[in-house]
Amino acid sequence: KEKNESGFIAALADAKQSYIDDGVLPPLTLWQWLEIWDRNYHQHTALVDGDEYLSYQGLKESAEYVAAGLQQQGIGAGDTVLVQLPNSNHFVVLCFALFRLGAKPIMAMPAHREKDINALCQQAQPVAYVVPDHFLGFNYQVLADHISQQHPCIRTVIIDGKSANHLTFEQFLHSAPLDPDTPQPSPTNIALLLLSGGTTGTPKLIPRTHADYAFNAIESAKVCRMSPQSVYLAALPISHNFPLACPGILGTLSVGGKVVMAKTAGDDEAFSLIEQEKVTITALVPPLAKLWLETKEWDETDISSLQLLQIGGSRLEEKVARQITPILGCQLQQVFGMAEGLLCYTRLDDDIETVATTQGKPLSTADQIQILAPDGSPVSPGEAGELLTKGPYTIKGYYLAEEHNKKAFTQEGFYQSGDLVRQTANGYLIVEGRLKEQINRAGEKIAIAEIEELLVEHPDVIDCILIPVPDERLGERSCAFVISDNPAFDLQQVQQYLTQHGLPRYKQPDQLEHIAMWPLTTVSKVNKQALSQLAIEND
Ligand code: J2J
Repeated sequence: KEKNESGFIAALADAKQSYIDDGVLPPLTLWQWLEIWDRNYHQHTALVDGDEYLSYQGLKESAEYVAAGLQQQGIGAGDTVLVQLPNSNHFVVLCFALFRLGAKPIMAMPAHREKDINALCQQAQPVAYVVPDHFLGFNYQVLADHISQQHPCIRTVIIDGKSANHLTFEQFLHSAPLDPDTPQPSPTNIALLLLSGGTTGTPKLIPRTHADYAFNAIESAKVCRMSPQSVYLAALPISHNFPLACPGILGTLSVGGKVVMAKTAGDDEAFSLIEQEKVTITALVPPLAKLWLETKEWDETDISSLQLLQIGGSRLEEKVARQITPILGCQLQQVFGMAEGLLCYTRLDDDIETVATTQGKPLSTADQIQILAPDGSPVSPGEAGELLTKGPYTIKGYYLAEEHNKKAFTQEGFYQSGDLVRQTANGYLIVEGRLKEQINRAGEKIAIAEIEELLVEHPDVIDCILIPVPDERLGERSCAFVISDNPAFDLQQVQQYLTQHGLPRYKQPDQLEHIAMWPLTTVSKVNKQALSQLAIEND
């Protein structure tokens, strides 16, 4: 593994170095950027979390203390640390502490449960695991104990909150000062590992380097015209690329703005934070945007400070897009992004037609895109095909996944997104659909293979197919069709079974249908369109 890893890391560094040499990527680490931001905006408020306000100076100093504490635990350059925290100032402090040391946070989501966490441990061998004590009714200490027993690589469990038997995050904030001679990573080193929705049974890790991730955030902040007056509401879970760096938290910090942490993205919490903190910009997935629209019709909270609402992660209906400005009183920006890299944004000067009907154009002129027909040839202009991309901030391979990478990337290093897109005459992309075996449930991606593989193991299931079904609330819901001898086998049992197997709620089917045999197409494949129709009729 170590040999593979060093080869992989060297190739990645070479690829990023060439963008540095070409003057596209600035040669700085995320820690060096924080030092610059601290010099420029020292006493300005950087982060707000409930009644806890942290200045740029406070953020940098706290991160140094935490880095020192981590170092005392033997955590250092090259190590991975599994981070599973809700939105909080501590999350950001911890990330910068790790960036300082050259250790890599693995960005797990609070929603993840044992199966994903296990897989991440197997793949990345984290030396530490950081969790809250409780969040939304779930006890993470129990999970952390269970996981650390199975994975001896985890030497330290850190609890953000109260704990009788583990170190707490609070203790790290009170460490002895960091030795200033502690070596720093290089800008071309991996800064963090994001999670990919993927199409296979195990999550794939996305290695983003310091230089490319900083570029991602800083350039995004420019496109969104952010300034020291910007106030960003972190409403989506910040382990996601979108609220973390598009422009998100890092982009806001790059301009001296203020980040406000929300624990959940629901309108009840978000609206009052917008009113209180005079939020100017935030990011949502389409189902949440719909919820906000519905609420605003009767809610009297003053959200007039909001200037820009970014929406991305899954398809935004044109009808909904056109309601944003009239109802919420802010500008809309469509975002078609991926944790693997490429980001497309509609621009702030675009006319309403463009904003309502396209998913934007690439962030950088250095982004390369290809749109290919099934035979691998480029489509004619305006035709739909698979989107492939390569560029300064797009990965050329998942972390330690050599076999999978042969399928997911071309020889020239283009990422095969599995998205079906077409390009307008002025270079904007429209997402038409997708080729990958995935369900996009309210922006969270579900690998169909992972769920099917588990379901066919159930004693009552002879065969099973999982499909996305259009859904008013979620955009897409997941429906499991089963061939089973037990007519009493129901959705509740399916959900219980998957919970026992360590699956988070969002990956579990929303609907279950029994079927006697598969409907077939003329070429004898399972007719998934017919299944989708059945699922809609039976709802
Ligand atoms: C349709 N499908 C979309 C859109 C993403 C910003 C915004 C989103 C993500 C994200 C992100 C879509 N319309 N507007 O990381 O920084 C689907 C595509 C894409 C996949 C990537 C960001 N925006 N998608 O969603 O890594 O299928 O990133 O390939 O989670 O989401 O998923 P993910």
